[in-house]
Formats: sequence, C-alpha cells, structure tokens
Amino acid sequence: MDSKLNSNFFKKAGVTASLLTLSLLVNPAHAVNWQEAGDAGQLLGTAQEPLGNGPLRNIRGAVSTNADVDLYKIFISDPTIFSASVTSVSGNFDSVLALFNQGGFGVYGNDDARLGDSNAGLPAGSLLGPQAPGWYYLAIFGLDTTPTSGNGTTPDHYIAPNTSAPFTSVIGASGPGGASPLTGWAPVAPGDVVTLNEDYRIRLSGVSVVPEPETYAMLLAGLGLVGAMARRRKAFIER
Ligand SMILES: [Ca+2]
Ligand SMILES: [Ca+2]
Ligand SMILES: [Ca+2]
Repeated sequence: MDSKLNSNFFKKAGVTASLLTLSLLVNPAHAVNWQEAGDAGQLLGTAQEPLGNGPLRNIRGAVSTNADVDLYKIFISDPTIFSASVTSVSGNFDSVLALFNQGGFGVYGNDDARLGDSNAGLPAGSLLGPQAPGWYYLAIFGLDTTPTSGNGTTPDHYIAPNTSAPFTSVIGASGPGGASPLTGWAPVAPGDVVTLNEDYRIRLSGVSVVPEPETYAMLLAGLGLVGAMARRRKAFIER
C-alpha cells in the first residue's frame, strides 16, 4: 500500500472528524420543535423519533381520525421535571396521553389534565411517572382506543384500567394487560371511525433530542478517532 496516499486519506478523515467534534462543541443546543412527519406509527417498531439537537419543547402533529394513534420515541433526560401536556387547535379532540418505557411497558397515562378540559397531561413529580433517564415512548390518541398487550386487543388485554368520571386521574399500567408490553390498540369499529383532522401540540419538559450521554459518547468517539488517526499517521510517517 502507498503510505503517502494513506497518510493523506487519514489526514482528510481526521480533519472531518475534528470538524464534527468541533461543531458539536461550539454548536449551542437549540430548542427543538418537532412536526410529525407523515403519520407517526403506533407500535414500538413504527414510532416516530424526533430529530435535531437540544431540548425537545414541542411535538406538533395531527390525528386524522379517532382511530389514529401517534407514538413518539423520546429521550427523557431529566425524569424529575418530565411533563407533557396537550393542546388541540379546535378543542374537538378529546386527547389521551400514555407513556411507555423502552421495553414498551406502560408507565403512566392521563385523559384530562384538568376538570372540564379534555386535553391530556402527564404531570411532573408523579410517583407513577418515569424514575430514570432513558428512552421512552409517548402516545397520543383519542378516547375510542386504548393500548393493549399480548396477542389480543379485547378488554382482557387492556394495559390501562377502566376509569370513571372525572377522568382527571393519573393512572398506571394496572389494567388486566398491564404486566406486558404494548403490542396493539383496541380497534375502533369501522362504522365508528370519525374523521378528525385535528392538529395537536404536546408541550414537553425534561426531554432531549440528542441525549447528553450519547453526545459525550460521540465526542469521545470523535476525539478517539482523531487520536487513532494521528497515531496511524505517525506510524506511517515513521515507517
Ligand atoms: Ca398522526
Ligand atoms: Ca398515527
Ligand atoms: Ca381527554
């Protein structure tokens, strides 16, 4: 192999890696406002992951019908302040929020944040809330469906318990299917599907798009790469 060519290649690659590292260091993290791209899926494998770099402040999206569930993969960087609250444009969408952990197990959910307000909210500081930083899944959906687990979507598979008025309670995964991870959603009978086309906004706190540990890992990997290249270049030169 031509050592000169290799040396140039590594020099180039080293500069690229250095620039990447530098841009990560000097680029202040801006707040991210995510807009649903197309239609977010509703299962762990099809959840939509907001992209960018910085604290995730808002997710905006739309529910096409009362059977539309939008699931987002989010990184909760600070569980002590994590909260999520929905506003819908017209108020015709009676939203529900549910949080699942990385394995798809239900964490907590809510139908109405406040009495007389159909917008859902997951409060900070709840004993039922997330206790550790990490990847989670946040679902927004309407009242006509509910998350299910196992190999069925009948009420004996419902992850959340039945609730009664005033629907403001914060609930855990204490339904009959609550001990297993999310695998489906209770179907809305075709005749009961209603077009909504409702825009929603989920305001978030305690959520980051690029998690800090990963950023550091990337930085370290970048620095390590540069170091390794410098060492290899040196080895080539000394040869
Ligand atoms: Ca949607
Ligand atoms: Ca959807
Ligand atoms: Ca609601």
